[in-house]
Amino acid sequence: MSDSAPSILSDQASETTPARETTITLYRGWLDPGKYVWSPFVIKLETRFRFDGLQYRTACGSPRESPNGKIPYIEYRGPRMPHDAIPVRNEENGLRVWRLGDSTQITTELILSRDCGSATKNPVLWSLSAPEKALDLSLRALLENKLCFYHTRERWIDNYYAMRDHVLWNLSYPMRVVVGWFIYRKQVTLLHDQGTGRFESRDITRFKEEIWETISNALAEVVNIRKQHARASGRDDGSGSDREPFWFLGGKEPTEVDATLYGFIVSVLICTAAPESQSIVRKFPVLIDYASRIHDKYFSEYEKWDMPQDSE
Ligand SMILES: N[C@@H](CCC(=O)N[C@@H](CS)C(=O)NCC(=O)O)C(=O)O
Repeated sequence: MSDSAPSILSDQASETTPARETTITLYRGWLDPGKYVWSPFVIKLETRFRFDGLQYRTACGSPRESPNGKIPYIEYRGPRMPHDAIPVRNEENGLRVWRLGDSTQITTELILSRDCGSATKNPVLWSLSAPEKALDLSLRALLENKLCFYHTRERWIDNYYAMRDHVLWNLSYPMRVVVGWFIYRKQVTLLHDQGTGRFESRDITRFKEEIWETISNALAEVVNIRKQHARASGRDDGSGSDREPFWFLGGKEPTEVDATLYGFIVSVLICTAAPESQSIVRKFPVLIDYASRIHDKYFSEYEKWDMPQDSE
């Protein structure tokens, strides 16, 4: 993965992009240039792109335009794709345009399969031990396929009005009321069928606390080991001046789970429809420290979350 943050093309900058150049447009659901958006999956994908030094421009888009009906999705414009998908259009200049959905699928197609033809041969993943790979995959699943539903419940059920007005920002008030009601009904059904909707609120709170505390403890251990190594090699002068990120698996480079974990932490910190999760996450300084370091290195031009209780 690339060591430094790429320069990100803004919407304005894209107008000067040479016609024959490969471009990636990331549709985030909101325009909000220079800001994170509330979707953890969008932040995950942006983070993954930046870890890799991949340039992209951002645009709003809509789930209706997305290949899988969800945000994020991308448009990739170039001479060819690593896989054999059918392009959505051909351009006169010989370039073709593909549209891809799902943050993991996009990562697999654009990054993991790029240099080696197959995601399973990716050098960083390849260098991990089998238990590390399992841990990386498991934590991603915990966040993307379990915690995600607790977040949906907190946002769409417990803090409905804040969520509705943010997500449906582009609709008139009467339309927001109608569309919001349909989304609400859909989420209630989804959460019931999935199981999250059948628990008491206090159970969901406990589940969220357990997840964040477990992750916090794991990161605290990484920090301790890092400090021990720094002391042993005489690199730690006690000034705390080292602001380099550290990674969930404790290695020198981020792995896939770091993009997901960062996406979920930041999504909680910036979302005003997630007060409970926000207070849980803020109870664990190591989570904030982990995210702050990644922000400072890879997203320095983005507006940062409020840091009233940060221990820095
Ligand atoms: N597995 C997808 C999940 C994306 C996702 O759930 N996006 C949400 C926003 S955070 C969405 O678009 N929801 C709209 C819907 O489900 O209709 C990914 O990794 O991209």
